[in-house]
Amino acid sequence: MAVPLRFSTPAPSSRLEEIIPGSDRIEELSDSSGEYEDMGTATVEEQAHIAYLNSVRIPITDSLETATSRMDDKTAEIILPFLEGNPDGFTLNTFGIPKLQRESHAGALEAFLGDYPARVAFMDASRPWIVYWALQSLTALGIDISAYQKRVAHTFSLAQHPDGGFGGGYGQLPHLACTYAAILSLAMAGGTETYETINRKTLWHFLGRMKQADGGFTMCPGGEEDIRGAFCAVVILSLTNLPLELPPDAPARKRGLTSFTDGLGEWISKCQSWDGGISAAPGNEAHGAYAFCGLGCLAILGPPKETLPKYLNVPILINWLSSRQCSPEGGYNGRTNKLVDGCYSHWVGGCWSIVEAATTTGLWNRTALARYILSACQDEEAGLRDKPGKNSDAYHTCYNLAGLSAAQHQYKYDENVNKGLGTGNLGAAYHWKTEGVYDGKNNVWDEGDVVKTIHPVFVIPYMSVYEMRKYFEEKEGF
Ligand code: FPP
Ligand code: K
Ligand code: ZN
Repeated sequence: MAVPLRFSTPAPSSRLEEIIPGSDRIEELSDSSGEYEDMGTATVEEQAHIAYLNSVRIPITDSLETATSRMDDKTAEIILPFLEGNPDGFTLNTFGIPKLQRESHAGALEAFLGDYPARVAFMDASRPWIVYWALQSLTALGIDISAYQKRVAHTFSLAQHPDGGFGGGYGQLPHLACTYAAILSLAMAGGTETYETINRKTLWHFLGRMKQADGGFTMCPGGEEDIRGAFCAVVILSLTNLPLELPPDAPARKRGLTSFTDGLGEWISKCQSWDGGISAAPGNEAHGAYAFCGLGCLAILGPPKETLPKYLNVPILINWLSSRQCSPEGGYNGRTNKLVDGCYSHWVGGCWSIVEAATTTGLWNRTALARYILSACQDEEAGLRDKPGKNSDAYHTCYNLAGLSAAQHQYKYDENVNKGLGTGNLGAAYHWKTEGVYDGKNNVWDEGDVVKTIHPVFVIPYMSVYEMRKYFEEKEGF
């Protein structure tokens, strides 16, 4: 397949010097082929610095200066010292890169699952998300979360709405995002009693009310219709193995639809923008978070090799996704001309497993992403963040760790995996496997910095995915 490529014009060296202080020494430090064999007496940190400069080569810039380009350059200036040195004094791995600070992150995550002061009451409706982000992050760090099982089941049994679906907490209206975070949290908590707290019958009716005549889903009754809805709905339908037929009371039935998947691929298709990215709804600006939702939805609708080329222009999507990896930072931004941010390590970095399952591998720079996460996104106290200067939080901790997992592990789609599971509705995503830890050029992580594997579509551990689906495949009726 012909993939349009993006060429970088070498910036004049004076311009380069502005962006990467010390870049006038690039040639001194490395030969033009990008090899750096002759490191002489360079320290581990200097070697890492040289390797990094080799890997990013020349930042992609043009001569037009705007407020946006100045902000972008300023951001690089703030971040480079973290990539080239160790301003927070972390313990370093054998590549001279900060180790994954497991203990401090675990401490922050436990705190996120604790009590909150009154001043954060405004976050009450986001409670399901906080639970999901924290539990998922703990599992990524390899921490056993079984101690939370009963609390999770209790929390979400209260947040379940009598008419179906989950809200932020007791008495709150149901919402697809809350329901998505609730189902993923319940899957991670695991166990029959936990699964049985889900009222699948009312959930089916709730999802039926979200389905729209044009194929998409609204986030809540009368709410916005966007690609989050499409993704959340199929994640929920698939994990809880609900019937694909729309319930009799679903309003979309009056418009001739009979199935949850009617018009869905076509609706996703309309979300691909002129520049190849994927937006929240047809006609909007493409954004990485929505790209992941769109690809995740297609990876649940069928094998990526079939659904991606059927509903998307894959070459221009690859071009757009590639353009999100920032130089010289190595992390991703969420949209054109915006800034690198650790959460896009997952929203964009996580797209690659799905895209590579439909095309070919080796499309992105895994080690540059891992370097950005380990060097620039670990908060000196605890947790992971957007970028240096920002506070860590549960959301950025979750999606930095998920992005690190995407960089480190090779997730492969293989229809021969788990043949007995996912044979029914929306079963495609049960056939993923892990093909070992990536071992490429300019590696930046030691064994101790490798996070656990994460299911590339459901973004929870593989076992949580399989066990929940298996339970509901074996269950008769609702
Ligand atoms: C822009 O924020 C961000 C968005 C418009 C999308 C946010 C959506 C998600 C993070 C995830 C949705 C996924 C699910 C599964 C519900 P910004 O303008 O502050 O950031 P930017 O400058 O990086 O674009
Ligand atoms: K940049
Ligand atoms: Zn962010």
